[in-house]
Amino acid sequence: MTVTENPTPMGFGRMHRKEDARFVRGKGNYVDDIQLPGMLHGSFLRSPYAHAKIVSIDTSAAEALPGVKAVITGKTLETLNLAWMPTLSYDTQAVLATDKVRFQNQEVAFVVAENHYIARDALELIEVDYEPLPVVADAKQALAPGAPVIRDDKEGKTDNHIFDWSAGDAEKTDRVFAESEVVVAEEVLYPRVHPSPLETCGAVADFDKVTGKLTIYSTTQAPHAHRTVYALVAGLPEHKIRVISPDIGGGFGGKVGIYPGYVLAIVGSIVTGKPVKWMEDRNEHLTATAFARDYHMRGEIAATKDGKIKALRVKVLADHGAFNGTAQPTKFPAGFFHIFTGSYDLEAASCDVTGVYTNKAPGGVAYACSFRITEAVYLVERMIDVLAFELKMDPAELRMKNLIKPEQFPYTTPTGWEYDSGDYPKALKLAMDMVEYDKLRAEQAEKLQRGEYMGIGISFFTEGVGAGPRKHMDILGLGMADGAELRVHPTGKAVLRLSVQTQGQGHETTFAQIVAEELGISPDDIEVVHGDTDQTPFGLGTYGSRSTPVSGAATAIVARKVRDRARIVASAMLEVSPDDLEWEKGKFFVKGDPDQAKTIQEIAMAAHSSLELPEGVEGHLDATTVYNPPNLTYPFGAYICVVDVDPATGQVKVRRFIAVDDCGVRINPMIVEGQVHGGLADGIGMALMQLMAFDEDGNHLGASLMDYLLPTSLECPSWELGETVTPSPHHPIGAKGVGESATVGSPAAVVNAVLDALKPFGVRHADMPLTPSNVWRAVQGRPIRTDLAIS
Ligand code: MCN
Ligand code: CUN
Repeated sequence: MTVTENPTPMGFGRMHRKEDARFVRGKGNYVDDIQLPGMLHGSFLRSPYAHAKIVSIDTSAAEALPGVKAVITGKTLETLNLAWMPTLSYDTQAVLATDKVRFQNQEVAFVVAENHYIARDALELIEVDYEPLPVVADAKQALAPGAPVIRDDKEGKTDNHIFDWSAGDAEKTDRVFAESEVVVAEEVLYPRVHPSPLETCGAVADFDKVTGKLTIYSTTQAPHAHRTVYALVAGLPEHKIRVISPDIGGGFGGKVGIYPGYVLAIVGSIVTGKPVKWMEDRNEHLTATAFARDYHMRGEIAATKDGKIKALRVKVLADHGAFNGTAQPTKFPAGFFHIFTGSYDLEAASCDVTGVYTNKAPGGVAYACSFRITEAVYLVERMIDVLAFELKMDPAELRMKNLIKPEQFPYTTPTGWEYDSGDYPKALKLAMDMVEYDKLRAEQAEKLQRGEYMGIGISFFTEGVGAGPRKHMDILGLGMADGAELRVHPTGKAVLRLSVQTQGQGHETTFAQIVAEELGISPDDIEVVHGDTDQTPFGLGTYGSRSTPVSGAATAIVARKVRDRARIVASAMLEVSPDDLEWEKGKFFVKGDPDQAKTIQEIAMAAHSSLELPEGVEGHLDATTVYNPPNLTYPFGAYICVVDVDPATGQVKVRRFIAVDDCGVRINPMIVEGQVHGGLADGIGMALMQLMAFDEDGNHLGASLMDYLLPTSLECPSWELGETVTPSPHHPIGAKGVGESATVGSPAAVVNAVLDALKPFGVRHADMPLTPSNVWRAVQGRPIRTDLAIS
């Protein structure tokens, strides 16, 4: 076997991922790999009903089963004041149901036993007497008069309403609409989907009664945020709680929130005095842990006859499930949805969002979403195509006509976002050149003559990532500044400690590359430590593609601080003034005399030696920083999807997919491309295959990966990627985040392509997922439409 040499650039550039050496050898250490001495196993009894009163729970038979160590119910938790926990969206969530169950598969009891099998057997022995209640399985029903009240635990609550929230200038928007030549409206559903990482959620909790220290290994994207929540809930100081997020097998947003399982592992460990592991199976993960979207949107677009878009007006009904557990640390109840004007220069825009409770699993947002930008981009990109349909204009031409122009940056949108930088027409032009757009349109027309239906779909997106500026962000009162610590050892090797936590994005490589770029130390000589609150500085974790925008900036700054210290040490070594030194990656040399130089490794050794340093300069070579981002970064991209649709079977074949992404300066282009590949596959999954469906009794219809489909290589074409580079002006290395870009941008391209193919049938819109049966129905003029209450 030949092993390809792993190129190690001294900074930015393509380089194999450092972490892969352990992953491909099976040496990863995931939560389920953790075995502690005497460890017990916990499992949940879950509700078969979506809405039912709990009359009684009898745990005696389960408790009597040999090997069972504890059976915990909501009543047990009530005595500890732990039956309810706070969510990240200022709501409460039942840890175990006490009064009633509010969604199917809600957690009702927790058995702790010697092993997983005994725990599962014991669940069968618990007897629960339920009294079924009428179910609200649909967002519209939730607001109907007389609808059963789901959250009657909240004092005085008489309906299922969570919030009403508006953004933009409604008066001005209405005025622009009234004066416009063309107005089109469409009802667009972004269905409920699920992030579905390979690794489900789990935790191992270990409470040490002697020291009073609680250690929790858990599948979390945000170890410090979780620790703060545990500290607040338990009334323990943070240093008595250690949250370790070991290797994580994908998160995609689903591992931001805190789930009852984490809390029960902790309670189980406190009650039994032993470490307790809880690990979900796939069915539990799909039905009870997180979900995304469920946005029922109505968009209206106002324009001139020749296609100049004037305004957008949007109404949304947002289904949040039984508890508002949205992993959405923003100051706005609808997250960043009000970025919905997308990449276009409009005069006015306004939105109204109403959030409701339903008898479905709680959560919301998470799934490479940038806190609702996914829904916002999908809506505006669908509306542009609807307008193109009505105006009989080419959708690429309509976009070109309305994109924000490069000279307009920094650009303030009608709803108050300040986009930092961009050249949108350039990205769209590049995508069109790559796909040979005019030639494709000619091919499409020619095919149609032969009765073949091909479609070309375009989407253009602007993302806002890097949570974030204090004016936008808030998680339980905490701001979004993240720390970084860098220590260069005497031998010139370094360790970087970060608050963010990778779930597969390659942080151990890219963050080492940032230090390498700044200090000229090889990335192979830089260890990135993360995912352990005892070993890393405070910060709020990885989501909203914030690691590069926030901790990437912190890393560059902390490395520059070290470099400044190195300059002083070098000046003492070379006996010149620091101002007489010049930096060249990896060394300082005397201006005009490059032979008089000291490498960073020599400087590191000297910094730890008996070298006399100037007054007030401490030795060693290390630094810390806290980075508080002044703004989000705004990556963008132009995507074009080409499909062939068989109207007789409804089968869609994605033939080509061109993705031009601009995430500013790329640290590791190979990793960026990998992020984009993954997101594009997500887009195909959501556009064509995925739906978290429920029947009217609230029964889950997609509880396994046989029903809830994940795209495979068979559904994905060979991706064709392009790039433009517009650095972020406020980021120290000009980088913008990219982790969610393709998931945000791609569904609209796929849907627009399918609907473009169906245009000859007069189809203007059909909702995701465009499964064969839904496409077939659309061709027959009977598209499945969600019956929306809003107007
Ligand atoms: N990167 C780069 N140059 C840039 C931007 C990013 O080289 N200009 C690199 C980064 O340094 C990092 C990766 O690309 O190694 C992604 O960076 P970033 O955009 O900062 O996103 P985060 O690291 O904060 O990751 C979070 C983001 C989110 S929110 C979801 S959801 C998602 C995603 O990443 N979940 C993922 N991508 C995922 N990829 C994997 N494999 N697994 C997940 O769970
Ligand atoms: Cu929205 S999913 Mo990612 O922010 O963890």
